Amino acid sequence: MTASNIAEIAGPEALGRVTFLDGHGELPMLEISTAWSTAAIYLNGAHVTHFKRKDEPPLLFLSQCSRFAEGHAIRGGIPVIFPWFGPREGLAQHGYARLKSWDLKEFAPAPDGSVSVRFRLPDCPEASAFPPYTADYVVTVNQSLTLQLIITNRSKDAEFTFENCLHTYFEVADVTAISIHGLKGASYLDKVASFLEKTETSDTLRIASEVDRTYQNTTGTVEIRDPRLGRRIRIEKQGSASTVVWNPWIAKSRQMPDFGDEEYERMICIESGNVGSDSVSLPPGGSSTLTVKLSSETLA
Ligand code: TA6
Repeated sequence: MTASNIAEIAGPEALGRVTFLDGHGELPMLEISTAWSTAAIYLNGAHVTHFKRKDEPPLLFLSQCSRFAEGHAIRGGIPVIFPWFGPREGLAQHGYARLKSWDLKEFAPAPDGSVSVRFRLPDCPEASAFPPYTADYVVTVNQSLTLQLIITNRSKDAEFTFENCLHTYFEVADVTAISIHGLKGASYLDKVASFLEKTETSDTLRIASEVDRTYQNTTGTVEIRDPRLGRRIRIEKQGSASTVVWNPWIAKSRQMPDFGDEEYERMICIESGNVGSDSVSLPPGGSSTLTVKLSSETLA
């Protein structure tokens, strides 16, 4: 699918709201402009790479070293993780959804000036390992950014069990100066400590080394306070029981070819999904929606 035939699908109402172009690596993408904000989404992975309110710095971090090539994940923005999270023997880490070119199915500008775009993951050889399903992804852009990953089990007799996660990279001025709130009391698996199970005792989480934690049974809102940018970011969610907090810090940053050695200083991943013991099992015909709303305001 190229930028021009994307434009045919969106139709005349897209004029002025969305531009279809070939972005980095000549990958087809769309740029969305609303009264309040701008956004950018690549068909590769249905990957939101940019969201910026007109009165603020970008909300999402995008690595200056990211690859932009079919079949490769983009480093930063919001990787769509499905149908598994983490490594899997002989297969791509974090599933294949972020590696595929998604089809643009619908472009829906709303009377209030919001713009919603719906993508669908096309069939692929890897999907044959699972019951038949559909995976739709709806991105809604206005003063905030709302993401909905909708999975439907199309099997007549088989249960479909999967993991999902919106692996969001947030832009911060200095990761050592931010605080993360809303996880106090939750148990988590600490990947940095061989997945030891621990309990979060603080409501003010700070980053001063590599952090890679999967908080289970966390359905509430998480907040990032960034005093250097004077910004509070709220991550509200429905249909998500897991929250992953990740910063690669120095050593891991140096090991990632598509990530700058110092870029860990300007990003934090707060990821919302259902992973590990929170994985989703859908009965035949069942459907589940992972909804994440990202908003920001001035930090008083
Ligand atoms: O979500 C945290 C994590 O699982 C880390 O362990 C790290 O691997 C990160 O995802 C990035 O993974 P990726 O496959 O995108 O390099």
